[in-house]
Formats: sequence, C-alpha cells, structure tokens
Amino acid sequence: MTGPRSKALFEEATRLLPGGVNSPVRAFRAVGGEPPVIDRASGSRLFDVDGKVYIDYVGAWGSMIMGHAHPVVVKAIQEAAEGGVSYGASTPWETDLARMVVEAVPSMEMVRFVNSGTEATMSAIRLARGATGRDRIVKFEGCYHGHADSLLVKAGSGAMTFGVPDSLGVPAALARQTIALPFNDRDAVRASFREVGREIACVIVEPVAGNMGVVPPKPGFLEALREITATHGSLLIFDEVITGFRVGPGGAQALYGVRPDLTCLGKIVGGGLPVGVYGGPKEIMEQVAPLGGVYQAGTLSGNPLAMRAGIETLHLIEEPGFYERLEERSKRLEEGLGELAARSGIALTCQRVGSMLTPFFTKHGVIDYRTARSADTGLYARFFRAMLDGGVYLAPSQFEADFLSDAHSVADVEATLLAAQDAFARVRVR
Ligand code: KE4
Repeated sequence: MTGPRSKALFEEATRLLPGGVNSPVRAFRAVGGEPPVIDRASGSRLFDVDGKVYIDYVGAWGSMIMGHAHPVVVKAIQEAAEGGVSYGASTPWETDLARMVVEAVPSMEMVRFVNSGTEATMSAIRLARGATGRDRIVKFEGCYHGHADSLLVKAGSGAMTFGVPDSLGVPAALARQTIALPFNDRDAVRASFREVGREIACVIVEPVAGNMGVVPPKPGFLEALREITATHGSLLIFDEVITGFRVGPGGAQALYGVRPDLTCLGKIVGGGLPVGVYGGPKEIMEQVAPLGGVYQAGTLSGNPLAMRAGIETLHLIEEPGFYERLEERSKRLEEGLGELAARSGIALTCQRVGSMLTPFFTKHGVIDYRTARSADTGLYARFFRAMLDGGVYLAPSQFEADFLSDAHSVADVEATLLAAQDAFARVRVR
C-alpha cells in the first residue's frame, strides 16, 4: 500500500498526465494498486515521498547498472552542467563516448547518438530500408523495440506474413510491411524469407528478449538469423538497448559470438540520462545524413550532460571484477527464488542471463511469447504487491525483466530472499 503523500501526488498526476504517468508500465496496471511516487534514489535503493525505502530491481528499466546516484557519475553531470547544459553543436565528449562504444562493440565501426532506444531502432530500420532499397522488416512477437509505428505491429491472422497494427494510430498499410514471427523459431524465419526474402530490408531482434520477461535465444537461433539475412542480402539488427553493457562489456553479440550488421543501444550507455545509439560498419553508417541520403536528426542528440554520464558509467563498468560480482549475486537471487518457490509449492521458472532475470509463475520453460503468456499473471501481481509491501520493488509486470546493479550487495540479495519467503507464503495458492 502506498502512503498518503504518494496517493495525493499520484492523484494530481492523473489529472495532468494520461494514467498519471509518462510511460504506461509505470502506472502499475498489470499488477494493481497505485505506484509509490519516488522522491530520490541512491545505490540499490528507492525512497518514496512517504519515506518508504525499497530495494530497486527496475533500475530505470535496466539503465542504472552502477546503482543510483553514483558519486562519480553525479559529479560528472554537475561539472558538465556548470559549462552549460546543451549547445546543439559538436563537443569533445560525444566523440569520447563514441570511441568507447566502438571499442567495446567492434561491429559498430561508426555510431550516431540519439535520445532514446525508440529513436535508435526507428533510425536503424530507416537506414536498413535506405541501404537495401527494400520495405519489409521482420520482428518477433514479444520483443519490444520502442514505439515507432513499424514496430507496434503483431502477427496477422493465418499463414499470411502481413503484420497488423498493435496500437491505434498505426496505419494498416505500414503494418503490412512488418512480419511478426515467433521468437526462437528459425523455421518460421526461413519460411518467411523463402516467400518474400527479396523484399526484406532487415530482421530486428532482442538477442536476449527482455520484454516478454527474460527469454534467452535457443542455441543456433541467432546464428540462423545471421546466416539467413546474409544469404538474402538483408541486414541483421540487434536491439541491445537492454543487453548492451548489461550481459557483458561487449553485449549479447559478444556473449553469443554473432555479429549483427547494425546495433542499437540505450539505457546503460547514457548512465540513466536520455541516450540511444545506433551504429554499424562505416559503409552502412556513411549513408546517414549529412553524408548519405538516410535522414535522421535531433536537437538534443549528443547532449553534453548525457555524454559525460555515459563516459563515466562505461569507465566504471570496465573496472576488473565488475561483471563477476554482478554474476555472483544475480545467480544467488535466481537460485534462492527457485528454492523458496519450490518449498512453497509454487510453480516458478526463473530465467536469467547475467544480471537480468524474470521469475515466471509457470512450471514450463519460457521460449517465446506464447509460452510466456502461460504464466499466471494474477499470481505474479499478488507476489509483486507482497514484495512491494516487503520493501522490494520488482518490475510491475510479469513480462518485464528485473535488474541487479553493482550497488546491490550480498545483504540486499539476502534481504530480498527473506521478503520473497514471506511473499510466497502470503500468495500460495490455497
Ligand atoms: P526507449 O524509447 O523506452 O528508451 O527504448 C525503447 C526500447 C527499445 N528496445 C528495447 C529492447 C527496450 O527494452 C526498450 C524499452 N524498454 C522498456 C521496458 N522494457 C522501457 C520502459 C518503458 O517503456 O517505460
């Protein structure tokens, strides 16, 4: 239950903002109840306006891998702000951050900074269409790439490969250019390419799905996408907005050894400030304005504060032992949740890659959107609310990922498991 100040402030927000929020999932509609209004954050903790403290596993949806208000990042932002907050002109820091990104992700020989993951994927798709002269794209059901029209598309009925809008306001004519296939189903990809491969500009995929809950790629799936797209002259786009710098310093492409044509980044790369990136081989990126005919622009792109936050964040995650610490604590959380659920007689499948994980309330392994939907979302919602009451802030949807940061201590994980033990007892199906 939220406190009186949260209630009052959220009530006022609902009069001015649709659903009281600036992004739908924050409204807690998938889990019920009203969201606490957050006053500040530090390390692994969120503090709401009523003074309640939470161990935070949302972390600005994966952005805050260093933990909140890291002093090095805060200082860099403060220093940058003293020099002015935005110029709309070249700065040394955008080049510095670009250099760090291309050194970390070798497939990105050249990059362009934008202000969100949506802008990154939207621009990468326009670039793929411009570079290939083709209009169709392939995405996967349950994968989310931001809210550009071409990506708010779900599978059409029957065997047709034409997509249909997944949001009001998306033109059917545009949606038909998007083919939505089951994640982890390489046969479906082969069949689509057999049918219309010559018309497909690109395949865009979350190499580890995070937006239906965490669903790893089946062995061979990413390799098949690489081989099929190369055979048909289509581009392979890895949407690493979540996995970039999350599942390792080189992202999922390094973890699984599959080199995409274009990569999209976001979240961590901006240290929590608004940054998206898209990039790839020079001969493709040089088709982007002002060099080439693929237009993309942005008033605040390469913002100096965001660049400085990103630079310091990437310096910090380069430190020896960073990912090992994350792996150790994430593994403990995954195994602890599994043990506690089993002891409570609750069907739970905890799926994890690195420090992103999802406790699915189902006994089945989750390999795609269809199996993800087999999860008991009502039970998840009750578990979520019991954990929130216990001071643990999980993702407010069964179909999202939870994230650990370097600020999550061993004690935080143990406290989380203690809260989970109580929550499982409270929600156990009688
Ligand atoms: P943004 O436009 O929200 O910065 O990024 C879009 C995006 C692109 N690609 C992937 C893989 C993403 O996960 C996202 C955004 N993620 C969601 C949560 N899963 C952001 C939270 C929200 O929508 O409020």
